[in-house]
Amino acid sequence: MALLKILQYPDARLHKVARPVAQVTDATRTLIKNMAETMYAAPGVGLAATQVDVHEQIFIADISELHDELRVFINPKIIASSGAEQCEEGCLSVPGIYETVTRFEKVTVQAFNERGEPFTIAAEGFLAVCLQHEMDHLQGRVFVEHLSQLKQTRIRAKLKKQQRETL
Ligand code: GNR
Ligand code: NI
Repeated sequence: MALLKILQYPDARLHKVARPVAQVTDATRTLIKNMAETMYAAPGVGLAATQVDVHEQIFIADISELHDELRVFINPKIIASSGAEQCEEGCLSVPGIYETVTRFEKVTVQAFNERGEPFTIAAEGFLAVCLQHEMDHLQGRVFVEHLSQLKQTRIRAKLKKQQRETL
């Protein structure tokens, strides 16, 4: 097991588009284990491979209180969506920033699990928000890109300053 380094915004690698996983292997499962350890340690409710500089379509999520409901998504696709809701979001790659983003209220996602088996999940509420946030990462999109240019500029400046001070 290992803790992985989480890329911090602004970092060009957060904007890479992830490629599909051709085959789920032991290497995929090792990556997922390390991602889970990293996510729980952070702590966070989700983590996309993009955030640990692996540009494959893999993310994990666990919104349970007891951290015992890990969900793994490989090659995820939104096959249905409806409604709209606002949610205050944060991101492990954008520490200390919390902003309201508009998302679909409900999404149905099709993906493969860590055994390479297909599954479909219909999500709403906070889980639906998390799934959309993670799928954005796989497309190279960070949640701040849903905000105004002015806010993005301010957030970039603030994080660069934070990063200088913690070097
Ligand atoms: O830990 C996280 N919390 C969170 C809160 C509101 C909306 C989305 C999230 S995901 C985030 C972890 C993360 O950065 N995943 O990519
Ligand atoms: Ni994030």
